[in-house]
Amino acid sequence: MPIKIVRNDITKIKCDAIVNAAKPSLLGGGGVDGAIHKASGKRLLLECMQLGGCKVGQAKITKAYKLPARFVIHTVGPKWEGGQKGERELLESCYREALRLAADNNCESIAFPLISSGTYGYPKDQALEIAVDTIISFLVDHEMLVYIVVFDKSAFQISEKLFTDITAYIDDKYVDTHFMFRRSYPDAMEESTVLAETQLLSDDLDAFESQVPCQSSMPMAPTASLADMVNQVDESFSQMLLRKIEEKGMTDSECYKKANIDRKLFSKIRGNVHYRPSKTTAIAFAIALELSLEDTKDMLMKAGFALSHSNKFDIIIEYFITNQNYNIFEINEALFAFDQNLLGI
Ligand code: AR6
Repeated sequence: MPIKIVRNDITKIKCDAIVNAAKPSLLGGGGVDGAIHKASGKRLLLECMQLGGCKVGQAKITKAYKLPARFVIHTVGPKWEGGQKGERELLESCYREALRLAADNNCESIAFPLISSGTYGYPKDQALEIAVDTIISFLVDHEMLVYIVVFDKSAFQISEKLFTDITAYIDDKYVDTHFMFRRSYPDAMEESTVLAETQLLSDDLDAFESQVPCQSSMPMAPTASLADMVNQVDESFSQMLLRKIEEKGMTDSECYKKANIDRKLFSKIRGNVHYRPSKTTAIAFAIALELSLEDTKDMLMKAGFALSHSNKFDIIIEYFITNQNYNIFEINEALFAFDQNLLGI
């Protein structure tokens, strides 16, 4: 199941367990700890008092009381002391232990704040990377929906270089588009027109094929490739997805996990040849399959979408595909930084 990055107050998230970045006494404090205790009420503190504290890198579970979750999992992150004091291992252990407790308590969903990245001073980009890496490892053999809850945008930083590169790419493409339209498209062609034309082409080919009698004197190869073409044009999104999974030698679960899509949604798509995914779902699969830009556009077209140069989201996707960077979590981090919708679920 996938990772979902959301910007919110963790006390508002409805899921089975929320994680608290606590202190060793477990008796409340500032930051996310203070917010959780305040929203949950005094009974949370009373239960915490029975737990006898918690070591750094470990986790303990309580009920969630007034919160819209079933459990609060309290974990104590390491204080940042320059990075040479085992901070990384301890922070990884916080995520692992919290996830293990959630699994032991049959949780299907869990929400994490960026542990240690506030009062404890862990550099935010590293804290985020550790969170994502550790959660991905856990999800390889567990089914759970995992939220990473980012409170304020400054807590969520992609590298300066990536940000600058993407900004430059966006600027370039915007200029390109405006220039191209002035030069070659006096009447801007709408996406729907393009789709309608494709449909026409497919209908025409159907009609053409049914009218041409099969003659033995006709060369076979062109007919076969025409049939292939027709089949490809008529192929639905779901059929293309399954074909590509096979061609790439992937298993279904490798594909939907890499796409950050949950198993139930994948089963729906697999079971319904005419399934119409959202644009973000369609792109997530194109990324998981590491499709070229052309194939991505083709796959999107089958779902009724296109990539255009008139919005940032599309240009950012194009940036990653042309740079052959198919890491969906990095793409989502960039989309998040540019205030765009995220891929996958
Ligand atoms: N929802 C989601 N994230 C939040 C919220 C919220 N309501 N409030 C803060 N954050 P911190 P730490 C983010 O300081 O660094 C406490 O006093 C915040 O922006 O809460 O692990 C404890 O008692 C930051 O990115 O936890 C400990 O003594 C992240 O949560 C100590 O602080 C973690 O910030 C723990 O420090």
